[in-house]
Amino acid sequence: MPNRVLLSETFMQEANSAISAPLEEDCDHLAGLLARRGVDAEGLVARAMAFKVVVPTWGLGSGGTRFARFAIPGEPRNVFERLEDCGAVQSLTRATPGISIHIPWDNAENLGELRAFAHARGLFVDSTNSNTFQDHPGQPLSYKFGSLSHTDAAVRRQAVEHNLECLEIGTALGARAHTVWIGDGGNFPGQLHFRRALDRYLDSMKAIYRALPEHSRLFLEHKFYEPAFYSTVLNDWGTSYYCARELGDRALSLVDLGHHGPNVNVEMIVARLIQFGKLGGFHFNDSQYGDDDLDAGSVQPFQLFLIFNELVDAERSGVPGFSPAYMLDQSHNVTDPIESLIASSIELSRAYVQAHLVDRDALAAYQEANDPLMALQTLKQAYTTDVAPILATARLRAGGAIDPIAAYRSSGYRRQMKERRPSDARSSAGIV
Ligand code: RM4
Ligand code: MN
Ligand code: MN
Repeated sequence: MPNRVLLSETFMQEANSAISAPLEEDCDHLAGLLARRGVDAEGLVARAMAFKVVVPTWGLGSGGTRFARFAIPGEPRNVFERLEDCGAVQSLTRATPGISIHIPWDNAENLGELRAFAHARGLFVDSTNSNTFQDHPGQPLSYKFGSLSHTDAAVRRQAVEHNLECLEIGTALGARAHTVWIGDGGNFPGQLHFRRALDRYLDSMKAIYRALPEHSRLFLEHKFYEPAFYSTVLNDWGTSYYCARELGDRALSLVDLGHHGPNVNVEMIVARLIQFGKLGGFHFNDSQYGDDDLDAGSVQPFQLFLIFNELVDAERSGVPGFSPAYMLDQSHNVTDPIESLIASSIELSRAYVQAHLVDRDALAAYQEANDPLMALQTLKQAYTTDVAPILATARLRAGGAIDPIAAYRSSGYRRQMKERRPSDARSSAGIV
C-alpha cells in the first residue's frame, strides 16, 4: 500500500502547514469580494467539496501517438497498480473517488479482490468500457473491418458477447454505467453502406441494452473520425441521440470533447442533449485539432467553462433526470500521468465553481433585452474570478493537499514506484 505510506495524513499535514496561512488570507479576500456580489463563499466551498470527477485507469500509463510511446519510470503494470495510482490522485485531490475501467486492459482474475482493493483506497469502480477496436489475444474473429456493425454476423455476435461480459464484470464490481465506443467506420468512400452499417450497429446495441442490469446506464460515445479516416458509424451527437432514443430510457449519449471537428460548438451540443433528456456524461479532455486527448482546460479553458455553464444552469433549474457522469479521458504522452490527472480534475472543479458564480438572473435579463455585450460580460465576470482559494480550501477540509502537484512532487511517489515497479516493456496501458 505505497500511496498510504507515502501520502499519509501526517505527510499531508506537513505539506499543508507551510501554506495554510497565506491560503486563509486569500480566502478572506475572496470572501469579501464575493460578498459584495451577494455570493456566499462558504456555499461555494461546499459545492466544490461535493463535486466529483471520474478517473480513467488507462490514463495512468504513458500514452503515445501513432509514432512512438515514451514510457516513464514506475508506470503501473496491471490494474492493481493503476488503482494504486488512482488512489494517489484521490488522496491529494479528494475529488476523484470514482474510477472508469477498460476491459480487457483491466481484467482481473478475482473481481472481489479488485473491488476490495479499490474500496481500501477510498475508490470505487464507477463504470466499465468495452474494447472492440482492437483484437484481443486468442479471439477467433478479427475487428479489422468493424465490430458491432461488421458485415459478418459472427463478428457482431463476438463483439456483443464481449460487451455482455463487461456488463457482468461491472455488476460484480458495483459499476453504475457501461460505455461503448467502437472504432467501426470506413477509410474510403464506398467502403461502407452508411445506412446498413448503422442498422447493424443498432441491432447489436439492442442486444447489449437488453442485458443491461436494472440500475445501470448505457453510454453511447460518438466520434467523427479515427481510426476510420473517411467515415465512422456513430459519427456525431445527432446519430448518438437517435440511437439512444431507439434503445430506451437508460441509453444515453456520452460527449467526449475531442470527438468533434475543430470549432464545433460543443457547449450547444451539451445544451441540446440536456434538453432532450439524453446527456449521459462526458469524457473530458482538450484539443487543438481532433482527438488530441490533451489535459482538460489546457487549450480552450473558456470552452470548458461554457460547457459547465450549461451544466450548472441545468443543475440549478432542476432539469428532471439530469445526472451526468463527469469522466476524464486523456492520453498523457509527455507529462507524468498522475500530475496531469490532478491538474485536470482541478480544472473541472474550477469550471464548475466558476459556473456557479454566473449571475443567472442578470444573464436572463440581458438575454431578454437583447444586450449581447452585457450577456457576455456577465459570463466573463464569473470566468475571470480566481476561485483557486475555494478549491484549495475544499481539498484541505476533505483531507487533501492545498497544492497537490507540489505535494506529489515532494512525496517522492514516482521515485518509489520506479523502484517497486521495474519497467515492463509489454505494458500496454494507455492509448498506443
Ligand atoms: C477513444 C475513445 C474511448 C477510449 C479509447 C481508448 O478515442 O475516446 O473513450 O475508450 O479512445
Ligand atoms: Mn473517450
Ligand atoms: Mn477519444
